[in-house]
Amino acid sequence: MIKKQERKSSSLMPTFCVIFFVFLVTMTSLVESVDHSKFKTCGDSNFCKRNRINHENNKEGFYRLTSIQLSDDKHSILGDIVQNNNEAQPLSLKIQVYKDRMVRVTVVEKNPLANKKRYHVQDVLLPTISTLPLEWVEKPNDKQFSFTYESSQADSQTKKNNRVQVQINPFVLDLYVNGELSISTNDKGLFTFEHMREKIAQIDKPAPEEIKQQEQVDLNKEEGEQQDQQQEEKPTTNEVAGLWEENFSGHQDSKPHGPMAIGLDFTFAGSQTIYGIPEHSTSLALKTTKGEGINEQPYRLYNLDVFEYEIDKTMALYGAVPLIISHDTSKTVALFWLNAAETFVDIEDVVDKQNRKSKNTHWISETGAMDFFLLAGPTPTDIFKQYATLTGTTALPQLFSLGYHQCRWNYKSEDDVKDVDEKFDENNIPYDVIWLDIEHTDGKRYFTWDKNNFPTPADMQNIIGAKQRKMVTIVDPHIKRDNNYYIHSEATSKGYYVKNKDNNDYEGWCWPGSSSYLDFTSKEVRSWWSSNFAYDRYKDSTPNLYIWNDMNEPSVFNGPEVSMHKDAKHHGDVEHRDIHNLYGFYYHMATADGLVQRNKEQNDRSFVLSRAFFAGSQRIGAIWTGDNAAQWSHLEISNPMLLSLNLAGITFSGADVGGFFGNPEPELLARWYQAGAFQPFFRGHAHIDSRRREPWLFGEPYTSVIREAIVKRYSYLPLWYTTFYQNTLTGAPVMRPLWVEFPKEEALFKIDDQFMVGDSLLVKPVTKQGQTTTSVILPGKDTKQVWYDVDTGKQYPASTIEVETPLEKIPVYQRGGSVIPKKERIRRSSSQMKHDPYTIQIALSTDQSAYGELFVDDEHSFAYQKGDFIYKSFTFKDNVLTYKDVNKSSSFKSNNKIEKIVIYGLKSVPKTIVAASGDRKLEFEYDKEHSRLIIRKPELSIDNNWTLSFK
Ligand code: NBV
Repeated sequence: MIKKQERKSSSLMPTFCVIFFVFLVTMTSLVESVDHSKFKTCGDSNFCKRNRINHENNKEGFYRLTSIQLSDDKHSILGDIVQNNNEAQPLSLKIQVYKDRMVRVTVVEKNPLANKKRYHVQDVLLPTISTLPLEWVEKPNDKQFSFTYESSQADSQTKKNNRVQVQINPFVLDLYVNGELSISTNDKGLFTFEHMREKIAQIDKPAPEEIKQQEQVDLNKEEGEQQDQQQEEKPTTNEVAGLWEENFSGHQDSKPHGPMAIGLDFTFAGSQTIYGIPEHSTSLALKTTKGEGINEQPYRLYNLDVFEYEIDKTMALYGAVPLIISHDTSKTVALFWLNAAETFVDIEDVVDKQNRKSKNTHWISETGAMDFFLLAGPTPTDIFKQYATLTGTTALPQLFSLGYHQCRWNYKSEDDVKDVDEKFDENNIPYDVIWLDIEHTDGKRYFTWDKNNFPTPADMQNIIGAKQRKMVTIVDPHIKRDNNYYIHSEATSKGYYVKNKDNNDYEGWCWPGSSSYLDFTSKEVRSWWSSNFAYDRYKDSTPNLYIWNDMNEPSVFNGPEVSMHKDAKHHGDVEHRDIHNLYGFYYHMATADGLVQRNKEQNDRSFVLSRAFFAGSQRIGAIWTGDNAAQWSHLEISNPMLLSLNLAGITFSGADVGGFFGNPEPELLARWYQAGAFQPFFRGHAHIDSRRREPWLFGEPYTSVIREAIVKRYSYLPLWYTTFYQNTLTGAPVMRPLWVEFPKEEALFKIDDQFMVGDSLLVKPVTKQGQTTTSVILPGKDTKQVWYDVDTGKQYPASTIEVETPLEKIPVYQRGGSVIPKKERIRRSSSQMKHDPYTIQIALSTDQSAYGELFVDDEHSFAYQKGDFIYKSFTFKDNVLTYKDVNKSSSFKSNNKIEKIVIYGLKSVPKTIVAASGDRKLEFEYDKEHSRLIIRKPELSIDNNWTLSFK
């Protein structure tokens, strides 16, 4: 259990009233784990309560299609959806086929209200996505129709096998992949569409039938058999609790537009493992939340600042990606539900139409258009590509940001920073970035400095920069309401704040006290925000300074669920409830743009870490899993949490190493560094009340173990960088579940305590206290896959092995058949390794072959987008090692050499190794004990293509 927290409040005391202090202390010191009373469950959110119930047998409530037709441009199927008992409120249906085997379905009111539009998520889909002309497989009749999602080149059988089959009454839409039913939409008949209505006009009319029925069932459920007489009287629309206003935990939501939820169910046919919908602290394979004997809350997607979150809960956390991927041995398919409002997802074990065990997912969103994509895979690789086509790939990180980051709340002064920086050098531990949390500012006014403790911030950055290291400062989205603060006065005069329901600037409490929140949904506000990062606006900032965006869910201490009121208003009269899950995404976007704008000449890529996120956040920057705790269980859950994020496109992600709250014992800290060294974003961080825990503070053996872990991270930087570059081409996760690489091995589908880095390294971090051995699953039995322990070179056949895990051991295995680029000279930071030579580590498969890639560019700018890079492959085959361009040659030049080639698993020792033209024999040594061949100083460049022949 972590110790009770008591937050430092000295800087708040002079400014705030006692009540606020009491509030803060209550919030932070009395609880040891999450305060559940602050956060809604499905039962507390009326729209979820109304719609979670099954209406499977409610035949009159079924929806059917009418007036199906092809649009004039032949790119859309258009039609109406009507509810059998409510024909007066038709809905408009649009179905489109997108390039790369994706189908999009959109549903909105056919006759929308004049004063309110259903919100369509903006800026998440890439503008480059494009539709295909639709081709019928079977033209519409009164029962059904079907069309293909293949492009026109496919033959007719392929088109038939890869089709969408639509049933008219009730409306059901089935995706077939290779002839197999794969996703069935509205399979359970849970389609719901609470059409928007006028409050005044209906005030005395009976509540609409569908809402009344649902409410009634719900009440019955809650109150059991003992029905109150009063319920026999017909409730009116406005009387039905929670339709036009709702209260929770002392907060009122005025809900001016009344009920407008949408819901739909999707059965992943024949599949028993589904993944995605981060962010939750649960296992990688999503758990069942509904069904006989199961009493779980549905997974909730609603970005929230959850203080001291617990493990294995479906409650919402800081970010949301409404993507579910389903995988079984025959196919991988996915559903992307493009909606940014509060959303619940229930998961139930069902049988599909063909009696196969399947997973049904029921999605309910509070507002917004119904807009979803079915991704037809059929392989994991295809799914990543398809999702990347829709929402983009990860922004290629600057190389430094893949190194180790040292953070704490807070490094107190310039002296403190200098001391920590120097201690890294004294202890021979590399690191790249030192971070400053909120205390570095003048009273939590972001873009300013506390001049007592940080009198010469530019000098401080320059000192750090001289060692080729960087600094990150925090910039949060709540703006102190202080008329002498330039950000506030400009934002106020320009009208850039989010408005409350009464059209005044929204006010809430956060770190600086009374604060307002910029409306980042507006392009104009974003561009103004970006301009604040210019060197002359952000005083004392230098090119070595990068940014951290926290609290952007947004966190509002005195708001409902510690967030913004849903009836707050954004640009274009959009309610906060419509865009809630997008707020952090837009904020992150504006900040990252700011860093790009300030550096036009250097053309530098940005680095911004954000806590809140949405689908597409990968295009902007890095994400971390928020305020975890210094507990073994939090170390353990970091792997599934990061794997879920990676599957959902957010590959540049990490968890606070050491755990944010509390004090890790040295063993936990050391094991956490070992895990973090193999997770994409690698940052040590700690709460203000936790004891100092820089890597050298616990003495031996811990300092050495931590140093070793960080040094290992640095040695694999070329692999990380190349894998991130590959992601820009393929969308494939950087940190991967094992099943992604071995999709046919059912035994791997639920494994989430091991993972792959790219396609070549398998990692099993030790996450248990005092663990002296661990079992590691080495997959690939059927393909005679072999694996090599990266520390000893020992070869293992695919199997489950038991390995010793003394404190210094990180179980990491290189896959036979792979080539990994490394740099093995130990430096102070990644930038200092820039000109270092490479080591090429080859692990041969049983058939004596291997393949791997290397990406090199200037490590920081956008020049690679214009072709300034090296992207080459190493292939070992038939005793020849070939280094050549993957697909195109480039003008980029590098003087880096290869200093060492290490080959594991050679069955016979060659007599000679001859370079290229045959005139240069290379020296090599063979280490029998490790069956390792080493070529030292082969004098090979990474610029040019070459071959080595092993004779
Ligand atoms: O800015 C202070 C902290 C920060 O250190 C942490 O990483 C964030 O997740 N911040 C939250 C606010 C306070 C949390 C208790």
